[in-house]
Amino acid sequence: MDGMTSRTPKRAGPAPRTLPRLRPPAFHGRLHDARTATAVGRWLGAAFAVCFVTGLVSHYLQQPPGWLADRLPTRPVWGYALNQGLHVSTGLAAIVLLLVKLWAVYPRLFVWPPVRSVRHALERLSVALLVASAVFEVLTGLLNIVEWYPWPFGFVQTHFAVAWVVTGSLLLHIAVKAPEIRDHWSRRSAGTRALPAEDAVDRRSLLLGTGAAVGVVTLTTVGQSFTPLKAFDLLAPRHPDHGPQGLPVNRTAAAAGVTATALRDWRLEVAGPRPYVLTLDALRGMPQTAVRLPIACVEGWTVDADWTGVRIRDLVERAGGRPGRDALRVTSLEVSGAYRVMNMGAEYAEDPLTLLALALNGAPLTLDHGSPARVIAPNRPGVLQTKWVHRLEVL
Ligand SMILES: Nc1nc2c(c(=O)[nH]1)N[C@H]1C(S)=C(S)[C@@H](COP(=O)(O)O)O[C@H]1N2
Ligand SMILES: [Mo]
Repeated sequence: MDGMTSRTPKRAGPAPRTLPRLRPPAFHGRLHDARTATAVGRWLGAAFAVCFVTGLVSHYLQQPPGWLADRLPTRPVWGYALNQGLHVSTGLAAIVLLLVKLWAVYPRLFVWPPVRSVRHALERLSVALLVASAVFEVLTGLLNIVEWYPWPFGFVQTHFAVAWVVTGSLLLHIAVKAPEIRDHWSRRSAGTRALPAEDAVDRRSLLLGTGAAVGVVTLTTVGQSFTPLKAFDLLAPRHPDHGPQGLPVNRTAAAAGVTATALRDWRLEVAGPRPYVLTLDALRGMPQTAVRLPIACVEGWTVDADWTGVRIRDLVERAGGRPGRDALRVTSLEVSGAYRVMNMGAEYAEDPLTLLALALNGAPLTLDHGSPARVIAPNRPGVLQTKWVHRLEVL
């Protein structure tokens, strides 16, 4: 009793010197609950799963390990376009879903005490890792599709590496939360942990709004890869119809340091058992093949186009190469850049649809589309459709 009375005057004093006791903020907003987190999390998890799988496909089509290099599928010709359309569309949808999910769970940032046990600390650490890597992944992906790289690291390697971190920490998160996920998987499954019934209506509105936002984002961007919807392509960085010769340009000749003067004395060098050199006229004099193939950029946009040129396999055979056995190294006139030199596996080099194209949509290639000669191959990432080709090397 004495102790308490002696303290009372101190508290009532005019200027308390002690720091105010730290108190966690209280959240009275509703829907920051496990059912909302689960409902949004299901869709977010599905979007991340599609992103991860399509990302792996894209990665290994671009950089196949040795044992796979000559065995990649060249059909369907639109396979890569579909893969990247899915990758970018689900990535964009994931941004909306991630924002809603973070809104639903952010009060948990302030749980008190912040750490209750080693297990609790580990669980919070894994969530921190998941949130950080997921935000990083969708942000770098988004900036990549608008070709803005405000960071000092390489996009491709980093986006690929962090994808594994997202996937790993997501699987861990699902495992840790499995009991809660089970309880709140559907409205009816809440069981003993039932949530206030009056929230159900609002939750439905939130989920409906989230679905509508995903729908709008998808509808206004998917036209860049799914051309029937190109009329709605308002927000995507690319429009299938905008660009010279009816095709967008990713890397311009100016950016690649390729000038019309540099092309004046252009020759195609072909190295192999029987090397030779061709002028543009000689190349035009060879049998020409017309194909209709999409350019499918890793950034999600894709356009079908009519290409005319010489079959790569004819050029390989003429150099003494063996179609179906020998791979090819293709070098661009480009001064520098990650895609100046490209390796093409034997399966692409022998494919009758793979061309050294000289014309696009009925006219000779313009400078920005790789004049005078570029590669076009079926089911291949855009980055490997090398422009301004001046050297082929049978390997
Ligand atoms: N030499 C060279 N070729 C290149 C590139 C490049 O950077 N250098 N970019 C590629 C990319 S990313 C794409 S999507 C296609 C786009 O071709 P387009 O500009 O003719 O539409 O070209 C590819 N060819
Ligand atoms: Mo691209």
